[in-house]
Amino acid sequence: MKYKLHCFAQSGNAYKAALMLNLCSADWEPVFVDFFNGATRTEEFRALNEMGEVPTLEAKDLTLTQTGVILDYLADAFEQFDASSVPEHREVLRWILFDNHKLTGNISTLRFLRQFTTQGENDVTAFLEGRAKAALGVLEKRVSQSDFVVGDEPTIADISLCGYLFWPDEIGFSWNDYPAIDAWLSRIQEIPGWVHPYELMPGYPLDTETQS
Ligand SMILES: N[C@@H](CCC(=O)N[C@@H](CS)C(=O)NCC(=O)O)C(=O)O
Repeated sequence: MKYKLHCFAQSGNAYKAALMLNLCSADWEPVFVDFFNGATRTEEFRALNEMGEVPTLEAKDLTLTQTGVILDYLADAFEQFDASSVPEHREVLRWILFDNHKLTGNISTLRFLRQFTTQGENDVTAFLEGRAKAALGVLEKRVSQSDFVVGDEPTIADISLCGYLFWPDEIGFSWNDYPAIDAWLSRIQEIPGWVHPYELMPGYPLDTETQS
Protein backbone atom coordinates (compact mmCIF):
# COMPACT_ATOMS: atom_id res chain seq x y z
CA MET A 1 0.00 0.00 0.00
CA LYS A 2 1.54 3.29 -1.08
CA TYR A 3 -0.25 5.63 1.32
CA LYS A 4 -1.52 5.16 4.88
CA LEU A 5 -3.92 7.79 6.12
CA HIS A 6 -4.43 8.08 9.86
CA CYS A 7 -8.03 9.18 10.14
CA PHE A 8 -11.52 8.60 11.55
CA ALA A 9 -14.94 8.88 9.93
CA GLN A 10 -16.19 11.91 11.85
CA SER A 11 -13.21 14.10 10.90
CA GLY A 12 -13.90 16.51 8.07
CA ASN A 13 -10.23 17.42 8.11
CA ALA A 14 -9.22 13.80 7.54
CA TYR A 15 -11.94 13.60 4.89
CA LYS A 16 -10.17 16.25 2.82
CA ALA A 17 -7.13 13.97 2.48
CA ALA A 18 -9.18 10.76 2.12
CA LEU A 19 -11.35 12.31 -0.59
CA MET A 20 -8.31 13.55 -2.49
CA LEU A 21 -6.72 10.09 -2.36
CA ASN A 22 -9.94 8.51 -3.58
CA LEU A 23 -10.52 11.04 -6.35
CA CYS A 24 -6.95 10.40 -7.55
CA SER A 25 -7.52 6.60 -7.45
CA ALA A 26 -4.51 6.36 -5.14
CA ASP A 27 -3.33 3.10 -3.61
CA TRP A 28 -4.20 3.96 0.00
CA GLU A 29 -5.56 2.53 3.20
CA PRO A 30 -7.08 4.20 6.24
CA VAL A 31 -5.56 3.63 9.69
CA PHE A 32 -8.26 4.15 12.33
CA VAL A 33 -7.46 6.73 15.01
CA ASP A 34 -9.73 6.37 18.05
CA PHE A 35 -10.07 10.12 18.57
CA PHE A 36 -13.12 9.87 20.84
CA ASN A 37 -11.12 7.74 23.26
CA GLY A 38 -8.12 10.05 23.29
CA ALA A 39 -5.86 8.37 20.72
CA THR A 40 -4.52 11.66 19.32
CA ARG A 41 -3.28 12.63 22.79
CA THR A 42 -1.17 9.50 23.33
CA GLU A 43 2.64 9.55 23.24
CA GLU A 44 2.55 6.97 20.48
CA PHE A 45 0.46 9.22 18.22
CA ARG A 46 2.46 12.33 19.16
CA ALA A 47 5.60 10.47 18.02
CA LEU A 48 3.97 10.23 14.59
CA ASN A 49 2.60 13.79 14.61
CA GLU A 50 3.80 16.18 17.29
CA MET A 51 0.68 18.31 16.68
CA GLY A 52 -1.54 15.39 17.69
CA GLU A 53 -3.90 15.73 14.74
CA VAL A 54 -5.44 13.79 11.92
CA PRO A 55 -5.09 13.66 9.04
CA THR A 56 -1.57 12.29 9.14
CA LEU A 57 -0.40 10.80 5.87
CA GLU A 58 2.39 8.27 5.65
CA ALA A 59 3.92 7.93 2.23
CA LYS A 60 6.90 5.74 1.46
CA ASP A 61 9.63 7.91 2.91
CA LEU A 62 7.82 10.78 4.58
CA THR A 63 5.06 11.66 7.00
CA LEU A 64 2.88 14.67 6.24
CA THR A 65 0.38 16.56 8.35
CA GLN A 66 -1.88 19.60 7.92
CA THR A 67 -4.52 19.20 5.24
CA GLY A 68 -3.24 22.10 3.14
CA VAL A 69 0.22 20.54 2.94
CA ILE A 70 -1.15 17.04 2.28
CA LEU A 71 -3.46 18.29 -0.48
CA ASP A 72 -0.68 20.31 -2.08
CA TYR A 73 1.66 17.30 -1.96
CA LEU A 74 -0.94 14.95 -3.48
CA ALA A 75 -1.89 17.44 -6.20
CA ASP A 76 1.78 17.49 -7.16
CA ALA A 77 2.21 13.73 -6.92
CA PHE A 78 -0.87 12.89 -9.02
CA GLU A 79 -0.94 16.01 -11.17
CA GLN A 80 -4.63 16.27 -10.44
CA PHE A 81 -6.77 18.99 -8.85
CA ASP A 82 -3.75 21.24 -9.14
CA ALA A 83 -3.58 24.85 -10.20
CA SER A 84 -2.60 25.41 -13.80
CA SER A 85 -0.27 28.39 -13.24
CA VAL A 86 1.73 30.05 -10.49
CA PRO A 87 -0.84 32.84 -9.92
CA GLU A 88 -3.61 30.23 -9.83
CA HIS A 89 -1.63 28.19 -7.31
CA ARG A 90 -1.36 31.25 -5.11
CA GLU A 91 -5.13 31.66 -5.40
CA VAL A 92 -5.67 28.01 -4.44
CA LEU A 93 -3.48 28.49 -1.36
CA ARG A 94 -5.36 31.67 -0.48
CA TRP A 95 -8.65 29.74 -0.37
CA ILE A 96 -7.14 26.84 1.55
CA LEU A 97 -5.87 29.26 4.22
CA PHE A 98 -9.27 30.95 4.32
CA ASP A 99 -10.88 27.55 4.73
CA ASN A 100 -8.57 26.48 7.55
CA HIS A 101 -9.00 29.71 9.48
CA LYS A 102 -12.51 30.94 8.79
CA LEU A 103 -14.64 28.07 7.49
CA THR A 104 -13.36 24.74 8.77
CA GLY A 105 -11.89 26.43 11.84
CA ASN A 106 -15.32 27.55 13.01
CA ILE A 107 -17.66 25.02 11.48
CA SER A 108 -15.74 21.98 12.79
CA THR A 109 -15.87 23.25 16.36
CA LEU A 110 -19.54 24.21 16.05
CA ARG A 111 -20.40 20.74 14.74
CA PHE A 112 -18.32 19.10 17.47
CA LEU A 113 -20.18 20.97 20.21
CA ARG A 114 -23.60 20.30 18.68
CA GLN A 115 -23.14 16.74 17.55
CA PHE A 116 -20.66 15.19 19.96
CA THR A 117 -21.32 16.94 23.28
CA THR A 118 -24.45 17.40 25.37
CA GLN A 119 -23.83 21.01 26.39
CA GLY A 120 -26.62 22.47 24.22
CA GLU A 121 -26.83 25.98 22.79
CA ASN A 122 -24.88 28.72 24.52
CA ASP A 123 -22.76 31.83 23.84
CA VAL A 124 -19.99 29.75 22.32
CA THR A 125 -22.25 28.00 19.79
CA ALA A 126 -23.89 31.36 18.94
CA PHE A 127 -20.47 32.93 18.36
CA LEU A 128 -19.23 30.03 16.23
CA GLU A 129 -22.46 29.97 14.24
CA GLY A 130 -22.05 33.66 13.41
CA ARG A 131 -18.44 33.15 12.32
CA ALA A 132 -19.31 30.04 10.28
CA LYS A 133 -22.19 31.81 8.54
CA ALA A 134 -19.96 34.77 7.66
CA ALA A 135 -17.45 32.39 6.04
CA LEU A 136 -20.24 30.52 4.23
CA GLY A 137 -21.46 33.87 2.89
CA VAL A 138 -18.02 34.49 1.37
CA LEU A 139 -18.00 31.01 -0.18
CA GLU A 140 -21.59 31.39 -1.44
CA LYS A 141 -20.62 34.52 -3.34
CA ARG A 142 -17.49 32.88 -4.75
CA VAL A 143 -19.20 29.76 -6.11
CA SER A 144 -22.07 31.76 -7.56
CA GLN A 145 -19.46 33.32 -9.88
CA SER A 146 -17.74 30.19 -11.20
CA ASP A 147 -18.32 26.44 -11.16
CA PHE A 148 -15.48 25.83 -8.74
CA VAL A 149 -13.63 28.00 -6.25
CA VAL A 150 -10.66 28.76 -8.49
CA GLY A 151 -11.91 28.72 -12.05
CA ASP A 152 -14.08 26.20 -13.81
CA GLU A 153 -12.26 23.03 -12.83
CA PRO A 154 -12.12 21.48 -9.36
CA THR A 155 -8.89 22.00 -7.41
CA ILE A 156 -7.64 21.14 -3.95
CA ALA A 157 -9.22 24.42 -2.80
CA ASP A 158 -12.66 22.85 -3.40
CA ILE A 159 -11.59 19.63 -1.69
CA SER A 160 -10.45 21.60 1.34
CA LEU A 161 -13.50 23.85 1.58
CA CYS A 162 -16.04 21.03 1.26
CA GLY A 163 -14.51 18.95 4.06
CA TYR A 164 -17.28 19.53 6.61
CA LEU A 165 -20.13 20.43 4.29
CA PHE A 166 -21.61 17.01 3.66
CA TRP A 167 -22.99 17.07 7.22
CA PRO A 168 -25.39 20.07 7.14
CA ASP A 169 -27.77 18.40 9.60
CA GLU A 170 -25.01 17.75 12.11
CA ILE A 171 -23.83 21.36 11.88
CA GLY A 172 -27.37 22.70 12.10
CA PHE A 173 -27.45 24.39 8.69
CA SER A 174 -29.55 23.98 5.54
CA TRP A 175 -28.11 24.42 2.07
CA ASN A 176 -31.51 25.81 1.04
CA ASP A 177 -30.14 29.02 2.54
CA TYR A 178 -27.03 28.78 0.35
CA PRO A 179 -28.18 27.76 -3.15
CA ALA A 180 -24.81 28.35 -4.84
CA ILE A 181 -23.04 26.19 -2.23
CA ASP A 182 -25.73 23.55 -2.68
CA ALA A 183 -25.11 23.46 -6.45
CA TRP A 184 -21.32 23.51 -5.98
CA LEU A 185 -21.50 20.54 -3.55
CA SER A 186 -23.55 18.64 -6.16
CA ARG A 187 -20.84 19.33 -8.73
CA ILE A 188 -18.23 17.94 -6.33
CA GLN A 189 -20.37 14.84 -5.71
CA GLU A 190 -20.41 14.23 -9.45
CA ILE A 191 -16.61 13.88 -9.65
CA PRO A 192 -15.81 10.16 -10.19
CA GLY A 193 -14.56 8.68 -6.92
CA TRP A 194 -16.61 10.92 -4.62
CA VAL A 195 -17.73 9.07 -1.50
CA HIS A 196 -19.44 10.42 1.65
CA PRO A 197 -17.05 10.71 4.63
CA TYR A 198 -18.92 8.13 6.69
CA GLU A 199 -18.39 5.58 3.92
CA LEU A 200 -14.80 6.52 3.16
CA MET A 201 -13.17 6.31 6.60
CA PRO A 202 -13.46 3.89 9.53
CA GLY A 203 -15.27 4.57 12.81
CA TYR A 204 -18.89 5.20 11.84
CA PRO A 205 -21.19 4.84 13.63
CA LEU A 206 -19.73 5.72 17.01
CA ASP A 207 -20.32 3.12 19.73
CA THR A 208 -22.63 5.53 21.56
CA GLU A 209 -24.67 6.00 18.36
CA THR A 210 -24.96 2.23 17.97
CA GLN A 211 -26.28 1.93 21.51
CA SER A 212 -28.85 4.70 21.21
N1 LIG B 1 -5.36 22.50 10.66
C1 LIG B 1 -5.39 21.06 10.79
C2 LIG B 1 -6.61 20.66 11.63
C3 LIG B 1 -6.61 19.20 11.98
C4 LIG B 1 -7.55 18.89 13.11
O1 LIG B 1 -8.04 19.79 13.82
N2 LIG B 1 -7.81 17.60 13.33
C5 LIG B 1 -8.63 17.18 14.45
C6 LIG B 1 -9.69 16.19 14.00
S1 LIG B 1 -10.83 16.92 12.86
C7 LIG B 1 -7.74 16.44 15.44
O2 LIG B 1 -7.06 15.52 15.06
N3 LIG B 1 -7.79 16.83 16.73
C8 LIG B 1 -7.04 16.13 17.70
C9 LIG B 1 -7.23 16.60 19.11
O3 LIG B 1 -7.85 17.64 19.32
O4 LIG B 1 -6.74 15.89 19.99
C10 LIG B 1 -5.40 20.44 9.40
O5 LIG B 1 -5.81 21.12 8.46
O6 LIG B 1 -4.97 19.30 9.24
